Amino acid sequence: MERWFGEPGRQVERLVAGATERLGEIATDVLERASERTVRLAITGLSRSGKTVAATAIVHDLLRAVDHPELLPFLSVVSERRLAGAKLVERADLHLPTFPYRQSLDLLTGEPPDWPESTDRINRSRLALRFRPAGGLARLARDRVSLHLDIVDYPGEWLLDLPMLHQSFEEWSRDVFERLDRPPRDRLAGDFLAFVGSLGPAASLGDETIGRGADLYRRFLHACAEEGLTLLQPGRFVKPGREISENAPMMAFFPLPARQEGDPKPLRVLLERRYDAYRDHIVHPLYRDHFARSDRQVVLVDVLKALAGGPHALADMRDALTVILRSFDHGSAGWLRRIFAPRIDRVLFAATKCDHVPLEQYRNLQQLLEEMITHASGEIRFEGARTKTAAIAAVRCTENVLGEHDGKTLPMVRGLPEGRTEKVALYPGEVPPRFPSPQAWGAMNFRFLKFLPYGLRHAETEGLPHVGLDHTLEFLLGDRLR
Ligand SMILES: Nc1nc2c(ncn2[C@@H]2O[C@H](COP(=O)(O)OP(=O)(O)OP(=O)(O)O)[C@@H](O)[C@H]2O)c(=O)[nH]1
Ligand SMILES: [Mg+2]
Repeated sequence: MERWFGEPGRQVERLVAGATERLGEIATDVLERASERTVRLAITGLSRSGKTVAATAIVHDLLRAVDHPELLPFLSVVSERRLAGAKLVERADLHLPTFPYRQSLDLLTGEPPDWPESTDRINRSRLALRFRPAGGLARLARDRVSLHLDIVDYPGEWLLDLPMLHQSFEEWSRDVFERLDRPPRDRLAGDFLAFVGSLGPAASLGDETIGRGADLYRRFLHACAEEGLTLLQPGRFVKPGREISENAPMMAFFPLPARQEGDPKPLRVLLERRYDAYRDHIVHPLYRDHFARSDRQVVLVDVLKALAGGPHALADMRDALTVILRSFDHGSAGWLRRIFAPRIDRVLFAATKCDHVPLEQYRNLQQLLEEMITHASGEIRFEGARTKTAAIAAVRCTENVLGEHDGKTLPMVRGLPEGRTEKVALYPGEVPPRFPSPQAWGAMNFRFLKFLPYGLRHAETEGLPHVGLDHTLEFLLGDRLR
């Protein structure tokens, strides 16, 4: 008997345990929301956009601002001297890795200094901020209150999977193939397209065929990444992460062109099944556990990288941001909705690493960002959420100086480029305020060097120097810290 009932019994047990755990999580979440004392900040950004550095700077500068209010002068809870304390606390989700804030800070402030590694797994942190409410009844009612700020950090490539949540294999394939027609993808996809073209009805449909197709498709994605393109799906094919075996069948599939007469139907069915498994086992949990219940969002955009990459890179980044942002729930959030159907009600779009250009160019950078995200931010505002744009540097690595360039005195940036031992002054070129015309692209000549964090020995106590982090935090958290 045990042989018959043993396994189903265990499965029921597991199901009940899973459901109880989810119910527990939901109850904790509702209680936290009802108290209005938790903000889940979704730091959204494509790979290498600056998420880890921004998360490190946000955590560290909030920790240090209690003793060094000059660090965040435009964050009102700090400038009004109401911030009484800040500390990293344990989260409820103890099974997830903790954000390696300490390691990142040690690298940034080390001798020699360095940047944190590219992230290869999800991790979270919770910062408790203790503050005095700003006047009025709240002040009389309670002396000090706490706000928990939850931050999640993850590999940027994985964000690109979110649009797949609402797509069938057919819909996803159609979108991918539409992009394959355009340069430079058409050039890079040659081998993959030749393989797909060879798949007649008599094609052998074993694992070997699928493995070959998946391998060619994966190589195509890597080639696109090398050309500076960002809209690459599935994200785990580019960065698999540690917890998923690359041998799992769901990690080997590829898109197919629209269904046609004489198609190898069984192949389509097999690929569809793998696509569904990838979406259900990887993408859905990523969204449900880390993004679905966010309150506020900062979208980090490396506009300068896209600009240096040329027109295709810029357009591709714009398209990637538009499709990603549609995956989040935006809208106004009354208290009832905040508790039971949370939505993101404030979104800050930030052009990151603005310390690569002199301060006179921040305005152009911000305007270029506005043009890039105009569609996405319009949709978000239509849903009722507030949006704002800014140019920021989470960790400022350069100073603004005047220098000679082509016989003219121009504003420049001065910092320590990677691989050098001395600081250099650099004129990076002129950031245009709008998307350049096809003719103008040819005439543009950017020179962006990768600067290292420099001279941050005292940052441990005095905080990390930044551009605009306080404005960012005021927009995202200011009202919740009143
Ligand atoms: N000058 C300057 N460079 C920055 C700044 N923030 C990030 N960078 C550069 O951008 C690189 C990527 O930053 P990360 O924070 O690791 O980017 P990420 O979005 O976490 O990247 P993934 O983990 O790969 O998704 C860093 O290694 C730095 O070279 C900044 O504020 N100023
Ligand atoms: Mg990272």
